[in-house]
Amino acid sequence: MNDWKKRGIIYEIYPQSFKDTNGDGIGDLKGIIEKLPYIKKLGANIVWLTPIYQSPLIDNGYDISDYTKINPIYGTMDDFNRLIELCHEKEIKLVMDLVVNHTSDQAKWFQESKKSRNNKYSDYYIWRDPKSDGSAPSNLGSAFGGSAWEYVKERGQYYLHLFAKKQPDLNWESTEMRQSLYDMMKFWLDKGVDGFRLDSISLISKPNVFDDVPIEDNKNYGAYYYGSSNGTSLHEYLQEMNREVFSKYDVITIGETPHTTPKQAQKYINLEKPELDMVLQFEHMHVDYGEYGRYSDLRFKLSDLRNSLVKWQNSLTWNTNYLGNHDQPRLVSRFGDDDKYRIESAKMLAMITMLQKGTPMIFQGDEIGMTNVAFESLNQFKDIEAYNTYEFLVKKGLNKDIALKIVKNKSRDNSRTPMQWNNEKNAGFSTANPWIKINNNYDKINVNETLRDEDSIYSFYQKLIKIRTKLKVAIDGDFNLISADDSSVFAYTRILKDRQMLVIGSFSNKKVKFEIPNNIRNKESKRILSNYDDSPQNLSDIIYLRPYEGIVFDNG
Ligand code: TEU
Ligand code: CA
Repeated sequence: MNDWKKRGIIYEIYPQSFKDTNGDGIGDLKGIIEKLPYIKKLGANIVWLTPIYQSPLIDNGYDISDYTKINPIYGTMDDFNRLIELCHEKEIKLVMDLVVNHTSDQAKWFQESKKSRNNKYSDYYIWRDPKSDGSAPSNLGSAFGGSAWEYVKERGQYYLHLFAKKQPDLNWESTEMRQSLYDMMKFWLDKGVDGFRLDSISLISKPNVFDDVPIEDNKNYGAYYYGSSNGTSLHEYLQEMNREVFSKYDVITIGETPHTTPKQAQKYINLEKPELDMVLQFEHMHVDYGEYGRYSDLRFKLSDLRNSLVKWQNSLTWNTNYLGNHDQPRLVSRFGDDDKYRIESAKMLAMITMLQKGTPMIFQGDEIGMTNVAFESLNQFKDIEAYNTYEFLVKKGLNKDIALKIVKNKSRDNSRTPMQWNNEKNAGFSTANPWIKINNNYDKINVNETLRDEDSIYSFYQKLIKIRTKLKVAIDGDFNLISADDSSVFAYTRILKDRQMLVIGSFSNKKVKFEIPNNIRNKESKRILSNYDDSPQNLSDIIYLRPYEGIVFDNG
């Protein structure tokens, strides 16, 4: 992988919640332009924009209706061109989020496809005949609840949608369809876009025959990814995409790969048969799943989180590292303590994540320690998944208050509330009422406040990013877990020849004793970073770690 990719620190922007400049309550491209210096100052060097294409926004843009147009709520193509130019001036790469597993039902391709069985676009989507009794071809369910099949009268057939009804899945078996996608990708790359985050890419190759599949997570339908995740022709398609598109440009490609094992993941990044640069895996996001899958009222165990992360560190030569994004609750609320130890735990979690081997991803707002939101009622939610899940839990017999509490804990909206820039009206996000409610804690947690404080979470991120982009051992060093059985501490080394970086993070809210294993008691090691200013400067045999204390030692 190229040097710039290896040094990449990805900053994910959720445009509608980043910064509004024209007073309509929705973040826009000009807002991103305005805040580029903020991102530069943080040290991130790759920006990943979640989808900004033309879209009816039933899934906040992951339902694209025109691949080559910018959604006017975000601005114009001129704004976008300007954004690319300014990013490049600042040596920031710009990565677009591209959804090619499905489109919006409003896309021209689908509008045509549903008309008849023999027009140019008929095969662009996945159509199947009903069963003899007229019912859906199989029991497959959608990720957002309900059946994955929807009937269309004009064709007398069902189409497949692994996500919402209004997100029909594309048919990758069609050569013309694939070619149309490649042309579209080149359109953006020719503009100077530096790569793509490919949404749900593990799901694009569908089974030929749809049989009934096992039901998971106490749902009413078969698991949506069954037969589709890592399907038979997936790697053939990705190798073709690489040949036809990516190999012709200097770009970074990140595949979002739900329901993929480490072994399956290796294929995507196999240099002998090039496909993508890295994957974005989910296993560690499942450590607090329970009876109702993700929407379960559970807290994770450190051993589960660590086992999963370590498994991936050891299986792949390179990985993306993250604890949160626009599909997940806020990381400090979920894995740390968003109350008494918010600052300490946010820093420790960033440290543990960013110094692993691979490309770190920061989701907007995590660098100032934004927390889950305290919505009081269902109608404050915006995410289609939150509504579907609430309805499903109540139908299952859960008490309404409990259902709401569960949705609150895990809702994707937790991370989608507007960026908190200052303590003025609407947190400095917009002069108008924002499209989604702002977190009440913006008076204390905001960028202005942060930039005044030398010890802020933000400044800790800056220091981490410096380490991660400048120290060779942080980029290329091997990853080695230590003290695998410790119930409160996650610790590992990164080793490059005789250079050793030791990373120690406590997940406990109490004081804990941590013994440094013999083989890594390197006497030259000095502290290079900590979230407590009086942590030990030198590596001793035993360290007493305070709540969420995190320390990095380095012998260089
Ligand atoms: O997510 C794909 C995905 O599988 C999940 O993270 C998904 O949000 C989760 O399973 C739902 O419980 C991607 C996008 O990141 C997400 O925002 C989109 O909604 C989804 O694809 C559909 O395009
Ligand atoms: Ca706006």
